[in-house]
Amino acid sequence: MIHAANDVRDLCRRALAGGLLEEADLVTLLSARGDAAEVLFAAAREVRARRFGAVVFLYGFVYFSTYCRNECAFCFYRVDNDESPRYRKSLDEVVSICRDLAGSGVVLLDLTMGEDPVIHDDPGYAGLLELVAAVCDGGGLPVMVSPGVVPDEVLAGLRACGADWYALYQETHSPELYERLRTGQSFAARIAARRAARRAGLLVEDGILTGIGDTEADRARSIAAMREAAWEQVRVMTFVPQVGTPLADVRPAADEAELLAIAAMRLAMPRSLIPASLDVDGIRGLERRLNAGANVVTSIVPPIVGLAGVSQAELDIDEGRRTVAEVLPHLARLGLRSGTVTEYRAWLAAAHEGVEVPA
Ligand code: SAM
Ligand code: MD0
Ligand code: SF4
Repeated sequence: MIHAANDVRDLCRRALAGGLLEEADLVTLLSARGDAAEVLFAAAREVRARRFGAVVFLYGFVYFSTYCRNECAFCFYRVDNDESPRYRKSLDEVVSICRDLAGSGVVLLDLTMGEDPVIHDDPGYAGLLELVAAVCDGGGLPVMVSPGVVPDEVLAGLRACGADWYALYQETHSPELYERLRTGQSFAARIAARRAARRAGLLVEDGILTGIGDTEADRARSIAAMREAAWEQVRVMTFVPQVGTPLADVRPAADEAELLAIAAMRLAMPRSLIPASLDVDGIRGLERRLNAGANVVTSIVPPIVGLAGVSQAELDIDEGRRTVAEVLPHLARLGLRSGTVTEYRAWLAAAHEGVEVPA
C-alpha cells in the first residue's frame, strides 16, 4: 500500500514535469486509494491550473429527441423501453430553449438526440441540419451536436451549418465489453465516425462509462486510446442503472472510479477539456468532480420546459438545480470561475488551428 502511494507520487511528479505515462502507469493511477488518491487529485488540479487557470466552461444541454432505434444495454432510452419519456421538440421549441439557455450564461449548446429513426431515416438528414443551422444562427453560441453515428457527408454538413463539436462516446475501447454495452452496433464504425468528424473540421469529444463491468486495465486502455487520438474533449461517466433495461438490477457504483479516471485523464491529456457531468449525481456531485481535475460543467438543463437528462432523466431538473445560478457558488467555493463566451471562443479557435491557448 505504502509502495503504491509512493508509485502514485512518482508518476504524478513525472506527469507534472511533462513526462509520458505508459498504459501500465495509468493502471497504477486508477488503482490509487486513500492518500494516494488525494495526491493524484491534487496533481490533476495543478495541471488544470497551469493550463486553464481558474476558468471552467459551462455547457447547456438540450435533449431534443428521446426516440432511439438502438438497444444500448445501459440506456434508459433504448428502443424497447416503454418506461422512458419520449418526446421530439420542434425546431421553434429548440431555438427558444437555446435562447434562454444562452441568456442564463452557458458558453455552449449541446444538441443531443437518440438515434431517432425519423431523423436517421432521412437520407440527407435535412431536418437535423436545419435544426442545427437554426440554433447556430439564433443562439449566438458555439454548438455541439450529439446525434449518434451519422454518415461522413452529414458531419461535413454539420460543420457547414456552423457546429463546432461532434460528441460520440465509445463507452469502452475494449471490443468485447463494447459488444455487451452497445450490442449490435459496430465498434469500428463508431471509431470511424469520430475520425470523419475531425476530417470534416469538427472538434471531437470521446468518452467512457465506468461501473459497468470495466476494469482498471479497460479504463487505462481507453485513456491511452483517447490520448493517441488527441480528442479535444474527453469524458468519463459512472453508469446509472435504468428501470426497464437489462442492467436495471446492477448495483450502482460509487463515484471513485470516475474521479480517478478524470484525474488520470487530466494528467495524460493536460490540454483537453474534461467534463464534470451533472447527469450522474446532480449538483451534489459537482465539487468532487471539479476537485478531480474537470474543467467543464455539462448537462446544465433549463427547468420547466419538460426536458430530460440521459442517465438521470429527472434528477435536479425541475427543481432548477441544474442551472448556471446553482453551479456558480460551487465554482466560487473552489476558487474557480466560469469562463466567458469570448474566452471559450478563443479556446475553440486555437483548437481548430491545432494550437494551444496560453492560460
Ligand atoms: N444517442 C447518441 C449516442 O448514444 O451517441 C447521443 C446520446 S449520448 C449523449 C448518450 C451517452 O450518455 C452515452 O454515450 C453514454 O455515455 C451516456 N449514458 C447513457 N445512459 C447512461 C447511463 N445509464 N449511465 C451513465 N451514462 C449513460
Ligand atoms: C451530459 N447528459 O453532458 C449529457 C450528455 C451528450 N453530449 C452529453 C451525456 O452529461
Ligand atoms: Fe440510443 Fe444513445 Fe441511448 Fe444508445 S445511448 S440507446 S444510441 S440514446
